[in-house]
Amino acid sequence: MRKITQLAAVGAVAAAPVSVSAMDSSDPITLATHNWSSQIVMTHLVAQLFEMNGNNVELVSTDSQAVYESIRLGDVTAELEVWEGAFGVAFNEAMEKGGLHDAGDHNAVTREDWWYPMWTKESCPGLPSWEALNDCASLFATPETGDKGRFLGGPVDWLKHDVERVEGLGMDFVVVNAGSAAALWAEVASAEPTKRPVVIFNWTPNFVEAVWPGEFVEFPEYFEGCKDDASLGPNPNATYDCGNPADGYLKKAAWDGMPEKWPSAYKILTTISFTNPQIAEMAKLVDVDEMEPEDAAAHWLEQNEDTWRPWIEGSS
Ligand code: TMO
Repeated sequence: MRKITQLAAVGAVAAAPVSVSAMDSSDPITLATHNWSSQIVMTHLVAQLFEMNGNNVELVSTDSQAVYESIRLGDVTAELEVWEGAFGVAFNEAMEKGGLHDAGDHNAVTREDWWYPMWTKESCPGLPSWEALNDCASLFATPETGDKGRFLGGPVDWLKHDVERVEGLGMDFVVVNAGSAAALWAEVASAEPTKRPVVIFNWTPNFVEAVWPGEFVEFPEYFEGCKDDASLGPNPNATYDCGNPADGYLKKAAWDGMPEKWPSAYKILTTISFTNPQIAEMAKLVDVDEMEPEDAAAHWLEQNEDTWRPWIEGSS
């Protein structure tokens, strides 16, 4: 997985501009990229659509939690992938403070949680139950984790509260955070030849489902209040004693000033909606096919003109 570490002008677009909206400000629309592939590709792709619409666009790499504060303040204009499990709390907090709003859902259902490649089940047949996983904890032990099992979580800015969950449910696991998404995939790839049991953080839609069959661990089902009311859930003294939503949303978020400053681009933003297979494909172009994100975005646009053409026509 590649990281964008600088302000980058968006790459050349394949198609000619449809229309330049006279109404939109010529100031650049700022879009944030983060540290997982579908989001980076989708952001490049939408940047290229905005450019076709005649807008100026800049991309900036930011922390995936802090971005909601940046949007609220207008430093970032929009976010393309608000995952309920990882960012629902930060998104709601920023909305309550004011300055940012919900710019609509993608036609996608998301899940982010502990996950294992299917071969893991051969040595721990009670899976996907979390209790069965816990009974098998020693199978996942490493020198780093002693007697306890090793769970490889995502980068810390995804803020999954795995440590709280392990404590709240009394699990014999140690949470180790990967430095990057690529480190998660490397863990699975290195376990594959010997079918070593591994449990990592993963999500869907993602390229992983096409490469390694696997399953999410079934934790106590997510419910409203699990993340902030300790008295609820199986442990009356702990928050996060539940799984992430199994049918989470995927939203777009926008700065409140966007509709007035870039009305035409804003209309495109609210119209855009990607599906699970489309998002998985965006990740695959980078993580499997090893394309650069901007090339992956241009490639996707070339292959899917029927999808996006209606979004930009009639935008001005
Ligand atoms: C936010 N993520 C899709 C990496 O879980």
